[in-house]
Amino acid sequence: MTFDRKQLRVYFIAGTQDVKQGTLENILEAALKAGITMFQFREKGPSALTGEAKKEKALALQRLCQSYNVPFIVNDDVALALEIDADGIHVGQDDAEIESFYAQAQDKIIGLSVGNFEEYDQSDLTHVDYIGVGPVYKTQSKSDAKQAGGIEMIRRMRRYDEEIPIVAIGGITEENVASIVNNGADCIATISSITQSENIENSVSRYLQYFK
Ligand code: TZP
Ligand code: MG
Repeated sequence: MTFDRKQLRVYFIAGTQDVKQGTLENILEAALKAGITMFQFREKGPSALTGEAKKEKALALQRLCQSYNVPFIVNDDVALALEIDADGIHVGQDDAEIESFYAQAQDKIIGLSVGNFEEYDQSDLTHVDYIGVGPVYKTQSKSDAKQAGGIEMIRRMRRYDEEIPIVAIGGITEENVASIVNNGADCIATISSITQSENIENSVSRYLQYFK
């Protein structure tokens, strides 16, 4: 699947650690039905699946994404992404992982997390399709999250690099999405506002309205 900037609108991210009720498969399917445009499998923390169990989970989620024609991105695990032929990877500040992935898969999506301008400046964006910028607001979903940059960070990043697709992340809700989009984000990425939504269809539909 080649990268199209339009796929960046409503980007759902989750791993099994984010599921409080139900299963990740059911949550993802509801989100896909509602119209999410990208999915990232992000398995993190002490309860994270590893090895064969992680691979099986990834394959099940990938199949769901494929049936909705939505890109399936693997967080931080280049070997797994290549093994299951995922549509791309998302990595933290790690140029070596990008190089290694790109060397083996030129036509796939590569996302890079950028927490601030210092990280932007020190990143090689040659093979990077989008940057994940955040946390914009305080988040409960990432234990080692940096200081929240607020809407200012999105606004300034948009001016700093007018071209690169910006995915805003961290504490995004239906209440703050408008200002994020108005300040130049191409996409919003969210974990808890979907995994903990009481009505996934409504939540995703409301997000999608901002990208028409
Ligand atoms: N990177 C920066 S904030 C964050 C990640 C993975 C977590 C976002 O989760 P939530 O629940 O949407 O705040
Ligand atoms: Mg990494």
